[in-house]
Amino acid sequence: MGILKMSSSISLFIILLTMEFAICCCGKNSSFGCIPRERKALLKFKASLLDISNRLSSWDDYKDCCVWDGVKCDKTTGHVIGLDLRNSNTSSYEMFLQTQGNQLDSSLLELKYLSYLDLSYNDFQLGPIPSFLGSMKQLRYLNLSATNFNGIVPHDLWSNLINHLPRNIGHMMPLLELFAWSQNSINGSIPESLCEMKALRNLDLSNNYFFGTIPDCWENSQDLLVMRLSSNELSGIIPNSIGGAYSLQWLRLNNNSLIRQLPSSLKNCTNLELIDVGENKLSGTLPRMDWKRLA
Ligand SMILES: *[C@@H]1O[C@H](CO)[C@@H](O)[C@H](O)[C@H]1NC(C)=O
Ligand SMILES: *[C@@H]1O[C@H](CO)[C@@H](O)[C@H](O)[C@H]1NC(C)=O
Ligand SMILES: *[C@@H]1O[C@H](CO)[C@@H](O)[C@H](O)[C@H]1NC(C)=O
Ligand SMILES: *[C@@H]1O[C@H](CO)[C@@H](O)[C@H](O)[C@H]1NC(C)=O
Ligand SMILES: *[C@@H]1O[C@H](CO)[C@@H](O)[C@H](O)[C@H]1NC(C)=O
Ligand SMILES: CC(=O)N[C@H]1CO[C@H](CO)[C@@H](O)[C@@H]1O
Repeated sequence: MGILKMSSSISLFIILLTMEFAICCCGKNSSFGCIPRERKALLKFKASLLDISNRLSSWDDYKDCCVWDGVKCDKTTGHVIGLDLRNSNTSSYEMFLQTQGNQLDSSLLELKYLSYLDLSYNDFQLGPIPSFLGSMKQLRYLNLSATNFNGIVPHDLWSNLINHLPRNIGHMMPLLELFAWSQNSINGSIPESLCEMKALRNLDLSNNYFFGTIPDCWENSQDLLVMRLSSNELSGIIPNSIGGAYSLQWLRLNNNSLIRQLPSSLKNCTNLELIDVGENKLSGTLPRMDWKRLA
């Protein structure tokens, strides 16, 4: 009798234990959301940074990395899909996240479902452009503006690069809708493969040291709304294929060394609200278009 009682209480104990385990497990994938491997990667990324203003203080307090500041997860799968570490206080150097070494940590590669990455206005210490970015094929939004990269890509890793943006960047990140890499010191030519980013709507490479010509490959860029290439060292003509980007609303090419006149194909871009081609060496007549619409 005694033995029976004991064994039933043991099995009750086991049942309770199993139940608790089940609750715990479900919790991990529903209410806790965060995938352990991705949490670990984020912590590794944090550890690689100098965080003077304690911006990432919430990173660790909770098991669920999905509630950490700047982290966004998919509600059903729990995977990290967005990382927004944009520094909104650009007046204060103290607010910047800084790299401790001179290379952005590749732990972000663990975030296989990351589609939104904004690290703008942080200080990556004139380090090289991190080559691992080229493996983030799933990115749709990438803003690395004013991040103090100096444009040197390690040659052994991105061997087929032309100058300093990899020549095949369009194939590396084919889904990009927004590509902003302004206000850095990137030096080199603008890769033609940018035109292969079929979903590209917003391109900002202004305020760098890009030289050479604007690639002539925009025939199929119907989705492009904004193109900013201002304040570089671009020369040559504005290519005629720009007329293929007929949805363009903003075109900023000012402060370069562009020559000759605006291409006549530009009159195809009937949605233009702003065009700035000042501070160049342009000449000749403006193409006939409805300039009254322009600001
Ligand atoms: C930005 O940082 C400076 C210096 O730390 C501070 O005085 C200012 O209030 C901050 N601005 C905002 C909008 O947070
Ligand atoms: C990229 O980030 C910078 C700085 O936060 C911001 O000013 C800019 O508007 C962003 N670029 C685009 C194209 O959204
Ligand atoms: C850009 O790179 C070229 C060749 O590598 C070099 O001669 C030039 O000084 C660089 N320009 C800037 C502004 O860094
Ligand atoms: C024009 O570009 C140069 C660098 O190429 C920069 O130093 C200068 O401030 C820019 N000027 C304007 C008016 O933006
Ligand atoms: C002008 O736009 C049309 C679509 O509206 C496009 O089919 C055509 O190729 C464009 N022409 C040029 C010269 O880019
Ligand atoms: C932590 C964990 O197991 N996460 C899983 C939750 O469920 C989604 C979708 O079934 C998986 O993709 C995650 O790996």
